[in-house]
Amino acid sequence: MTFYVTTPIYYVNSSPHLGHAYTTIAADVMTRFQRLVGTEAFYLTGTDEHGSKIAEAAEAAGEDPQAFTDRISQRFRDLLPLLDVENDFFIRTTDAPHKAFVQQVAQRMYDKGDIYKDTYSGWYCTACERYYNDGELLEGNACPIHKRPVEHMEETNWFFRLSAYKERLIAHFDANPEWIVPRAKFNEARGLIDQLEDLSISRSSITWGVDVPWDDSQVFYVWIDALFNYASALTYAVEGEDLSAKFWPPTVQVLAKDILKFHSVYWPAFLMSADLALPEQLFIHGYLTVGGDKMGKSMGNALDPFPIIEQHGPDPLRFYVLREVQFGSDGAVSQEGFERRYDTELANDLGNLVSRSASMLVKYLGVDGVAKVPAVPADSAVRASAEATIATWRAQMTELDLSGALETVWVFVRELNKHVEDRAPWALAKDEANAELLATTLGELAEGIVTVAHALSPVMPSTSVKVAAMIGVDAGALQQWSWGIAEGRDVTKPSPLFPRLETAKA
Ligand code: ME8
Repeated sequence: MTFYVTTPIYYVNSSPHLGHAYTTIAADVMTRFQRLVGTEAFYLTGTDEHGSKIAEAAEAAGEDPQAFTDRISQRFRDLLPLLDVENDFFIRTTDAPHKAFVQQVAQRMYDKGDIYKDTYSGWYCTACERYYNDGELLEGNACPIHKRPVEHMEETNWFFRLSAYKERLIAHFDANPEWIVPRAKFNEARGLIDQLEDLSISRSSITWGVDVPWDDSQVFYVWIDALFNYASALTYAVEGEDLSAKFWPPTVQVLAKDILKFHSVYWPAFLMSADLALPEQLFIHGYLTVGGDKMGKSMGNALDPFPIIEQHGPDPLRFYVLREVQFGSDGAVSQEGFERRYDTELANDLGNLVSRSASMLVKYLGVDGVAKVPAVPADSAVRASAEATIATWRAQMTELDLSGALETVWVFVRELNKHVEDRAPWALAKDEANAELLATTLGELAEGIVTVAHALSPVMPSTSVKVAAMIGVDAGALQQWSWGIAEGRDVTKPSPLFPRLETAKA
């Protein structure tokens, strides 16, 4: 079994913002989890570089489109290591092998009779790169997403016979009720199939795109070019090797609902026409919102991930977005919200748990500043709880309930903190008669902390390695969880994990 996950390829009309980082982080967390449980995984992300929106942005910047896309695409690539994302390939739709792939697939669809010439007129939103019907527009002929006036366009283009795939699409939805999650998005997508019209897939008005091989007066519409990135990438990600047989089709494609229609209707129909297998699942997450609106570059309300990472490293941000916003629903994010979670959950709940547990181990059991983690009796209630935590966490991660899995870990973190308060090791230490209970308690805390480090590792990779190291457990040992990993390890005085922001500001 293999795991192939994709993010949308992001438009390079302006720099990445937190919304892009969100999808990229979520897909990385899925990939890291799969690798942790031993599945061979491939993670693809990249940039979408053709179309009128990009051509216009390049023109506004006074740059040649290729130079412009090179520059902005680099910003997206720069963000990946800063976010601690382990993608296997970064695709750009301006890559020559990608363009050749799109032409080859489209030629196949054309030869099959699925592509024909026609004239079309309608309302076009450049920011969305799509036509709208009258009924879909807001007052004043405004785009429902960007709230800006759309343009009336009329063009003779090549059309894809989307309507011919209606029955097959319906059959696919009926046979695969889990192919789009959450359920509400499945239903929304299923509803879109009822009003299928053929789709214009080329443009004569622009030149910045992949040439239509049988008509040099036209370039492909950005979406047919863009969607096939998921397939083309596997053919050239590794030089001299075609990974398609190993990884196609995608196990899960992660995206937000802004592009649901393209992925749930156009994409499967294109694949059917091209005789390629369909993705197993689309996961549609919600929007990060600011003041009730979708965060976005054209909305002018986007949070910049770069300074947050510069100040705190990637882990607090990775944690924050998945913890603050239920994965699959919309949710508000803000700098203040980030700082609140950082202080209450990272500095207080997790940071204190680790630092006071390690300090007490050294203080009460240490010899020359080094303590050995004591063994814990088999009937420990903390052990039972750790095992239940891992089982629930694993099931939730498998189901892509990333926020639910974090909550499961956090319930356990709080339980461990409560265990400290209930057992009060500082009181036990005052009486030699309690020595065994003191050792058991400290052993339970150490094993519990390693359990937390294991379960947090997909979300906070370097934090979890640091946390485990404070209990004397190295990164290799952390890969396979079992109760008892900590036993006999050397613990020394801890160093601070998350300096409190309040203190930093004071
Ligand atoms: O649509 N909240 O590119 P794009 C959550 N090039 N996710 C967000 C977000 C927000 N506020 N803002 C952006 C495109 N995203 C096309 C895709 S794929 C073949 C072509 C994330 O730059 C989310 O994943 O507009 C959303 O679907 C994607 O960025 C849109 O990125």
